[in-house]
Amino acid sequence: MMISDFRSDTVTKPTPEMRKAMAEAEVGDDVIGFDPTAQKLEALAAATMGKEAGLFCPSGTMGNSIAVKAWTRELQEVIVESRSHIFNLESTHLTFVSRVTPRPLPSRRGAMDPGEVERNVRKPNVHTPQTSLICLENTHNNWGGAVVPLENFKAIRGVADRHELKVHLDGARLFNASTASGVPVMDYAREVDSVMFCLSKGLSAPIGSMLVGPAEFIDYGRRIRKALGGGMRQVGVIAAAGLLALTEMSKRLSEDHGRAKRLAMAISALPGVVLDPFDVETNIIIFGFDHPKYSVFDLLAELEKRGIRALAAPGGSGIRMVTHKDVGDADVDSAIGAFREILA
Ligand code: TLP
Repeated sequence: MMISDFRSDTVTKPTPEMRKAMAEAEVGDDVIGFDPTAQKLEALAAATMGKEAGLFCPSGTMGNSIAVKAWTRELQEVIVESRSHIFNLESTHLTFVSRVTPRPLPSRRGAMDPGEVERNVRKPNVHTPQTSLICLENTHNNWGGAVVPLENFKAIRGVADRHELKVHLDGARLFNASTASGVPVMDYAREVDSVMFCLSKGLSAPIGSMLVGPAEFIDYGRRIRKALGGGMRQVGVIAAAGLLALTEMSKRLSEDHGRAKRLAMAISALPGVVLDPFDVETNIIIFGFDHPKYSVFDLLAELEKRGIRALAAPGGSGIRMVTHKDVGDADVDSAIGAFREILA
């Protein structure tokens, strides 16, 4: 049976070109000194985002943890969007690693209201923590891959400047946002102090995320990475795949977006599926599911029987499906067929 894996774009396998580059990568000890391939990737990542320096991290979660740790101190507070990955799905590193208080704010499809952000900035006071950082996310995973508009970045930058706050962007899927909106990644990056973006999701590298920002922040971040156990020796073996992820794989994401839209259009017409296909802007589909016969978990099991893998959306009342390099048109056809067979 053909298996079509829509659980996440993290399931993407490295391309044959990546495997070859990995085998041939020039390497060195990146903890004692530097690994030349990792160094090349860090410089390219920084240049791509228009920042001074870059740091290769083993995961997006570590990149975000390092950023929050580097930008904050204890007794401080960080403004986060209430459905954000950093707040909900990163094993509480805000409190565990950085010992700061998260202040979650609601949003419209991932875009927090700048006025509300400003009203929630807290000045130091003997009773309250001091706001020091705002975290953004683009695309917004848990809002179904929504693209947060550049104007919203600019307005939030304005708030940050008025109150001397830093802004960090969880840009795990920033290339998806850029592909969908036509706004260059550098334009989003210009409005924030640091960016984390993932090579291991739609860009298909096996492992790795980049943190970019000012040189001094990255130097300090390198020490935090070591303290968290993220110093990696001959890391060029994986950085080599990351270079191809960044230079080649960032160009093909519109294919994934087209397939997500086609899948969304087809399933939104079926009984039980609660989805406006026009909300699907990139490669993530999150839909509500309310059916007299099947629960979310029944539907997932029925899909699995037909070779279609998906995941329950956070909260469990819906389903998430993600398109990526390793699901093609035939996989989308097969998913549509399975949905129709189960629900029509
Ligand atoms: N997201 C994963 C899961 O953790 C949910 C996925 O399958 O989508 N920021 C965002 C917006 C993310 O979506 C993720 C991973 C991360 C950060 C963390 O990256 P990793 O998994 O590399 O730590």
